[in-house]
Amino acid sequence: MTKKILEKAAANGLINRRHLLGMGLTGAGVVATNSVMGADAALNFEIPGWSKQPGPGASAYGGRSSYAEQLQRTAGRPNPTYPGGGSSRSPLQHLQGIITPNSLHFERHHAGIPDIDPAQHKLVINGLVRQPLVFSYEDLLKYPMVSRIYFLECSGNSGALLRGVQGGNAQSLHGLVSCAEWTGIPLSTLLDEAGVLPDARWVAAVGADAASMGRSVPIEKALDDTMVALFQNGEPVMPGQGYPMRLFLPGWEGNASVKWLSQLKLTREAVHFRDETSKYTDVLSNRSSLQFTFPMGTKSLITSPSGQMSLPGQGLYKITGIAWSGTGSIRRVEVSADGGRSWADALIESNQFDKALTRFSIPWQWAGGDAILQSRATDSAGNVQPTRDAIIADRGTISFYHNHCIQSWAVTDSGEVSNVYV
Ligand SMILES: Nc1nc2c(c(=O)[nH]1)N[C@H]1C(S)=C(S)[C@@H](COP(=O)(O)O)O[C@H]1N2
Ligand SMILES: [Mo]
Repeated sequence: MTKKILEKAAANGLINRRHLLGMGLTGAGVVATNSVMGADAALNFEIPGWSKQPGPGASAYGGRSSYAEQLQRTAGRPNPTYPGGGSSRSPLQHLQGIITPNSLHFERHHAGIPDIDPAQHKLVINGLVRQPLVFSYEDLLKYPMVSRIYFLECSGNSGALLRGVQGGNAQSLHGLVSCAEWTGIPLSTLLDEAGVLPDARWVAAVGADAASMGRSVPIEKALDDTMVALFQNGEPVMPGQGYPMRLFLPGWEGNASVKWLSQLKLTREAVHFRDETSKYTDVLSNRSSLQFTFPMGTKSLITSPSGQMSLPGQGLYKITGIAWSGTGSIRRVEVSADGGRSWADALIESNQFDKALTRFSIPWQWAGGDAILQSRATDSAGNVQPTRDAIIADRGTISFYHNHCIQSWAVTDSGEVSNVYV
């Protein structure tokens, strides 16, 4: 085939994104450039076993291909002093698009997953309201609902980078973020029904798990886009995500989206629950603390090539990743292959929803030699993803919450990819 002249977009092999199309047999993605065979050769194969006899029939609940089983969350490590506590992380490096399948949504539990019978579960709204209300699951199903695609991110996500952890991959370093279509009742609908009294400034949300996890939510957010979510990607919210219902606060730190929601109490002051005092506050270098730092930062991450992958050889690769912001939609993602000296605009491959993951890509011609791959997101409010140095200069390294710094993946001459600090 004729060699196409690739138009450089930035130094060290970043290619103008239009050239990913029309590359023909050179292939794309993390594959060796000669792995795509000619069409004639492909048609000339022996009939494989799976084409010769019928397979298993239809099933009651779908499973995935046995060849896709490397898509696993990192299983939570049991800890006898913290029963049910811990987290599992989404395998970001194996996922595409922007939706996280329900069975791979990250989890963070403070006392495990309660086994809730929806017929016996109640949601109470009380405190500074005209009329306290109790809802059953059946009651709630009758309300009009909204469906929105939103990311959810634990504020502890990526925190290990501030501590300078060595090694790791996209999942272990950043896997406490996922994205789903959440369907539920706008909280404003339920609060209107209870009648919010003028003195109410906060909504104290409590879960029905053994941790009785609680968080105080400012009334403005409660009346804005907050919802009581009952469905996740079309099916009932998974037990790990809060079945039969959870609070969902778009764009805000995951902790405040109280799972297994059982009580909403309208109050004048914040309650100062354990999870907004001893935890989920940001201790600064001078030992003062920021409390109620709710929105998640403008952030992006290259998911392929990424840490612990190895490139099979020189050639054309597709760099891809995800970007998100707690304060709006993603407007731009830039990629660098030389550690931030030069940048090129990536192609946005997905919808650019507010407070949702957004998928980007850019072609990269790796000529061998060392490279440092980075991405940098800009959101609709004009926020630009900062460097790690900038975050540390701003807040120090005592607190590891809310780290949204640029991730650097180094590629060595032999093609090994690893987490580095530049
Ligand atoms: N009731 C209750 N709500 C909770 C938690 C919990 O342990 N109990 N964990 C919180 C934390 S720290 C996060 S990051 C998110 C995680 O939601 P997920 O497990 O659905 O990903 O739920 C939050 N809501
Ligand atoms: Mo969290």
